[in-house]
Amino acid sequence: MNKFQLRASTLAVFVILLVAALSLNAHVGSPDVYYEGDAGSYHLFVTVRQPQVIPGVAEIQIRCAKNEVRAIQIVPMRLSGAGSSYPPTPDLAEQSKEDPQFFTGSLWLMESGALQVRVSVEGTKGKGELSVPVPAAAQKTLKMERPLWGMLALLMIFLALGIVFIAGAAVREGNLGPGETPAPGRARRARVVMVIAAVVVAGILYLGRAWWIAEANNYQRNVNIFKPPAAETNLENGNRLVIRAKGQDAQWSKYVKMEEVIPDHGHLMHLFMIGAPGLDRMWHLHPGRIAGGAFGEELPSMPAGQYQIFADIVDKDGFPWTLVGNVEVAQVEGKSLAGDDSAWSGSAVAAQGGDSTVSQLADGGHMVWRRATDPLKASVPMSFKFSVEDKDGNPAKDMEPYMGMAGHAEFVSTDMSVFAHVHPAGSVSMAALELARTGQTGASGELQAGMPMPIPMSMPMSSAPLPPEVSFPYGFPRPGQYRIFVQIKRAGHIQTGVFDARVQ
Ligand SMILES: [Cu+2]
Repeated sequence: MNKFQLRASTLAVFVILLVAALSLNAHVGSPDVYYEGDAGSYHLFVTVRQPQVIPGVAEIQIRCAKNEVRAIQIVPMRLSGAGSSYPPTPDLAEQSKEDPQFFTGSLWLMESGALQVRVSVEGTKGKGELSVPVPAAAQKTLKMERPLWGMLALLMIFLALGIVFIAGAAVREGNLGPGETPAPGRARRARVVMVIAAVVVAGILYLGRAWWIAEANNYQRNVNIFKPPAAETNLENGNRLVIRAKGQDAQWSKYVKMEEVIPDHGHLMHLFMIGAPGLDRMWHLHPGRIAGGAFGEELPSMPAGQYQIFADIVDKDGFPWTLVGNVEVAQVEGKSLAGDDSAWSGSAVAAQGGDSTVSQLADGGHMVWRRATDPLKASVPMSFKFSVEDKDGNPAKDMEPYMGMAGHAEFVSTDMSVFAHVHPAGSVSMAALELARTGQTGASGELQAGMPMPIPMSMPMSSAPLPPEVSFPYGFPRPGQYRIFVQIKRAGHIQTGVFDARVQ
C-alpha cells in the first residue's frame, strides 16, 4: 500500500521535523560547537547544540562572564558569500530567571553547510557582536515510529475515501430539496464522478510519493556527504605517506575540492597519527599539497605499528572536515621533527581505563589539569584549564604561542570514534572564524593574507611570554574513556601533556 505510506510519510516528515531530537562533524563524533570569545567588551561562552536533522532546531546556550548583559539576539546565516551580508531578523535569547548571566535560545538551521550564528549583545557597556561558525550537517534520517505510521495511514485512507464519497454525494444529492429522492440519472452520474475522483486522488498520491522519494533520496545523500570522509593512505618507499580524501558519497568530491582547501592556523592540513590501540604515541604533522588534490608527508622516525589517522582540513566555504583512516607503518628511519611538527610517546591507556590530572612534560616540567568538576559528565560545556610548571614546580615563564595560539588540544576517545581538535577559542575552526570575521570566501580571503590570524583574546601581540595557563572550551560528546593531548610551546620547544578522562 504504497500510496498510503506516502501520504503518511509526507505528513510525518513535518511531525518529525517539529520534534527533531537534539544531539552532534567537522570533528569526528563531536558535532556540538563550543566557543569562547568577546562580543565587544562582553566575554561569552557559547554552546551550539546541533540538530540531528536539517532543517532542524539548534539549541543555543550563552554564558556571560559578568552580570552586565541585558539582552542577547541570535540569528543563523551563511558563514561566507552573499548570504553572510543579509542577516534575517534575529531572535531574542531568553535570560534565565535564576541566573541572569545565562541565556538560551532555539534557532532553525535550514540548510547543511558552513553557517554561523551571529550573537548581538546589549548591556551596561553598550553593544557588542560576535559570530560563531557552525558546520551544520544532517547526521541521520530519523525513522518513523510504527504507531505514528499507523495513525497517519488511517487518516490518509479516511481523507482519500472521504474525497471520493463527498464528490459522489455532491453530484447525487447536491441540489435536492427536503424530502426529495435523487433521480436515477443522477445516481449514475455520481458513480462516474466518484470514479474520476478516485483516479484524481490516486494520481495526486502517486505524484506525492514520487516527490517524497526524491526528497528522501536527496536528504540521504546529504547525510552521506557530511559523514567524515575516508583518508586513503599510501606509503611510498615505506616512509612517504600520501593521503587522498574519499567522501562517503560519490558527490563529495564535487562538493569539496581538495585543491581548494584553505589554511587553518598556518597549515592546509593538520595530520594526527595516533598509535592504535592504546593511544601510546601521537604525531601532529602538516603534510603539504601535492598533485591531484592529494597530500604528502615525509614521515619522521617512528616505530612499526598500526596508526589511526585524523586529518583536519577546511574547505573554501569554511566547512571543516576530518579525514579518518589508518595506516600500518614498518619502522621508519626518517627526518627529525622541525617547525610546527610535534610528537609524543608514553604509556598506553590502561585496559580498565584511567583518570589523570598531572602529566610529565619532555622538558622535565609538568602540566596540571585543573578540573572544575568531578566526576566528568558528557554533554556538559566546560572550560578545560591546564597550568604549566617548570621542572622546579614553578609556573612556567617561557610560554610562547604555538601556531599563533596559546595551545592546541586534541580530545580522542579510546575507541577512536570521537576526535576533536580544540583551541582556546573553542571547537570552531580558526579558518572559519576568520571567514566569519571578514565574510570573504576562501579565494578572496587570500587577499587578507596580510591581516593577523584570528588569535584568541588571551594572546598578547607583544613578545612578552604567555601566561602559564591555557584553557579550552569544550564538552565530551558522550560517556566513555578519553585521552586528551594538550600541546603548548615553551622556549622554542613544543610540549605535549597527556591526560586520561573517564566520562559518565
Ligand atoms: Cu590546532
